[in-house]
Amino acid sequence: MGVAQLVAGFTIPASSPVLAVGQAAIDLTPQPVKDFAISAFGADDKNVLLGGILVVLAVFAALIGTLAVRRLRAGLAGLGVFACVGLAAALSRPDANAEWVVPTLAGAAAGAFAMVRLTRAAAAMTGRPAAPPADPDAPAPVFTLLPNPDAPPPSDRKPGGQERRRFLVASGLAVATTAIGTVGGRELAERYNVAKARAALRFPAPAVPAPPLPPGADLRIPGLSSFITQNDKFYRVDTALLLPEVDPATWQLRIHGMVRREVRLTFGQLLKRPLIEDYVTLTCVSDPVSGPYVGNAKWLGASLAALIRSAGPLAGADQLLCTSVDGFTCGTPLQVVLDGRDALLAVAMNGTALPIAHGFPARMVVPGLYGYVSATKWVTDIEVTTFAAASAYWAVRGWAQQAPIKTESRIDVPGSGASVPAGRTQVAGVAWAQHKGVAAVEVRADGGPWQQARLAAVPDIDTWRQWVWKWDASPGSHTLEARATDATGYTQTAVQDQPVPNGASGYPSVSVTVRG
Ligand SMILES: Nc1nc2c(c(=O)[nH]1)N[C@H]1C(S)=C(S)[C@@H](COP(=O)(O)O)O[C@H]1N2
Ligand SMILES: [Mo]
Repeated sequence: MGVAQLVAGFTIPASSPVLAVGQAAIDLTPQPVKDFAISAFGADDKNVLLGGILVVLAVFAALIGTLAVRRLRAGLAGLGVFACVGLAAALSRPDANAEWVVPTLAGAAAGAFAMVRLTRAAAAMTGRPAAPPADPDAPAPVFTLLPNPDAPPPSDRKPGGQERRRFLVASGLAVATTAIGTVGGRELAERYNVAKARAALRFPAPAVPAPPLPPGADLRIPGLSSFITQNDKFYRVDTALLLPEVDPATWQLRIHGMVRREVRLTFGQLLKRPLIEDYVTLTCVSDPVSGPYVGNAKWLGASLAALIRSAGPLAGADQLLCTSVDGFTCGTPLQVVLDGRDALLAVAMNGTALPIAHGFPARMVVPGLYGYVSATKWVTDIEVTTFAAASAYWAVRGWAQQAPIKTESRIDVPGSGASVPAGRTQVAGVAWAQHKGVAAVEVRADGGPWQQARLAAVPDIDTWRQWVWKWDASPGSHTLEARATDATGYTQTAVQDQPVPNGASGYPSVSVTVRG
């Protein structure tokens, strides 16, 4: 694996068998298992997956190593199975070409070499024959790495300290190669890092600046989510094990399909378009009630509607099938993009170039739609098509094809399980109903009457809204619940629903202990 990592580092980092298998696992895992992983491990799901692959690898390696001591050919066959899994995974990647087999093949060759040398050294040490006795009529071995059948039977010799040392040295070399390869491979993969290009980017002033932040948009209550989510605190959800490193110098967006003329856009051309700045709150459809996958940022980008119109969409088209450089697809309703809201091809987030994890150099942001149907990161291709003709990544996996964000609220303070002193206590949180606007938030304790919370100011209807309610807390155990009403008059439903297939619903609730 170390050699494979090293070779991948020199060539294409994503073609490493560990990453390729992990990436294939992400795409092939059945939905219930995926839902379990997201709910059990949250944002750590990728590390858990990679850790799991390494554990399976280690167990399998121990098995075939043990097998190889008895029957080398069986061990090598096991290694072959290993290599085939790696090759199949690498070749299944959407951007794979013939070069993607190289790390796995190099790793398999190194593995076979190590297996032969180590089993020989082990046999010499224990005095057991390294391989079944040679058949004098058998053809010469094709695989030169196999033990030499003409060697004197090892069982004739008495194993001693020298053999033991040889075995330890060989094992040590194998371990060192693994470590150097793994660390070196990671270092080499960094060569592709576009952090420098990102730091060097400068953006023109927006043609349409963001609406001024009204005083009081942020109530600054300890524990309450800040109105603007810092980039390094912003939730991240995507299927990428290895972050795509896209150089703005080579980035291109192609708009094609049901259009009058195909449009191709370079990053330079994108920055020459009039740029719009706006606060928009993103929400992930996997966010459970009270969950963390929602964040608010100030985005800068070109009007997506103007770009699509420049291609001349044909009558009948209703979907933008957007594809990222790593092959993820997202189906965005065309009519929502064109309806006048600030649907953006965004290049900056909170005053800096998009972080690599958030789609550098360009991503989509559409107020009011869950991320999986609107917020394509590292976007490079937009096909104007229909929902009937094409289904995107998550739609194929059982999630709704169209998914407007549900009106929701969250209680941030007091935290669930908190203990607060009796008397006046601030209960505060956020609520969102993107592109409708939050009109009211109500809170209740222990299923009692709903009470109006005070709403913070907001710059426009595309963001979440902070709220606070003063509670007269009496000693004991209590349950607090909240519900939001949007500007269309709709109040968030009490019906509890799982995130699948189109977003969770139900009142957020926290249990608190009030000290006497
Ligand atoms: N290329 C790509 N873009 C993607 C995704 C992805 O897996 N790959 N996930 C989407 C989902 S499900 C969400 S909720 C948002 C999250 O954006 P963020 O990671 O910047 O918060 O990105 C969307 N864009
Ligand atoms: Mo999402």
